[in-house]
Amino acid sequence: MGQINYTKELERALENWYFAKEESSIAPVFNVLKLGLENDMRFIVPVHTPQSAEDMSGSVQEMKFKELESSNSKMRGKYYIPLFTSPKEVDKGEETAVVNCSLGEMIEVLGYRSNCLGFIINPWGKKIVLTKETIEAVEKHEQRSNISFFNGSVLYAYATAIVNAANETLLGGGGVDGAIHRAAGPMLLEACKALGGCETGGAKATGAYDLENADYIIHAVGPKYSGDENDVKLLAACYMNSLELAWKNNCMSIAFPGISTGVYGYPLDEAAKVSLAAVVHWFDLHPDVVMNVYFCCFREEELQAYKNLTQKK
Ligand code: AR6
Repeated sequence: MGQINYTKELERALENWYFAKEESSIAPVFNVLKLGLENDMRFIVPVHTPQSAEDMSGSVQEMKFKELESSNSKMRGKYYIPLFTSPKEVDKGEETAVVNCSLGEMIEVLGYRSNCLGFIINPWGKKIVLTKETIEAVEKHEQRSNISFFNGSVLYAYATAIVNAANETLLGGGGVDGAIHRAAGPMLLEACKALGGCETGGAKATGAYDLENADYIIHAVGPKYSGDENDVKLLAACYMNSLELAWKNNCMSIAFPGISTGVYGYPLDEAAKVSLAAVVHWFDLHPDVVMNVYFCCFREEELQAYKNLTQKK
């Protein structure tokens, strides 16, 4: 079992945050930053601020959460320090010598640099500005598990684990199962063959192979909808078992498709109710775990089913 890679998790949370545009909550990003601060999250820092990053100080107002930014960032002599989550992010811009620093150390630096307004994380990619006010908000943020609704294929979501809606053979199939196998490549099938199948309601994990958005694929087998009350137990078990497996593998984020709601015919409204209740129940059973959960709604109707539930009084 590896450690949580907080900088990688931050990249993932930012990818999903940008993908979801205005509708998205900042909570998954703040969860990662808060835990990262407590666990020596490290960034790559250029030794000299590149000119193009300095020039960005004037354009930060155009960024996503306007209220997070300082309104006078163009003031003379004021600047932001660029931070990068990975060498790949550094390579997107001009060449520069870099050092590796913990976020905690960088915040200390902020304390005695009065002209520094804060940090721009990944200025050439999916960036976020951390002003002094934002950092205070992160420090005050109470990290806890969180559910976000993602309007798109689970294959577009960035998470430590993405969940596959598989069948008992675990040897691939149609729907999202076929799409995941195509994206992850032939090594996935080889890994699945070694698992020896899985009972309905269960879940088993493999690596993600060519699928770069994730480290793990969790193969969950949903019930074929029959109308029997056992369907509820089996569908709930898929969600609970997937979360358990993700947690045991040190995942901080997990992306679910609507298990059983395609070929297996589970009505969307009922499946939304069961999946939401199961995940919330798992959160209640693990109050000290912080898991960023994404419900990936491939079809508009799937998102609507969740909205009908969460917007009801
Ligand atoms: N990309 C992303 N999401 C998809 C895709 C896709 N190409 N196709 C469907 N979904 P389903 P199930 C979404 O049918 O009902 C397979 O053959 C879909 O909108 O893939 O659990 C397996 O091998 C829904 O939200 O899975 C099994 O035999 C979710 O994925 C059987 O189907 C699940 O729909 C499992 O049936």
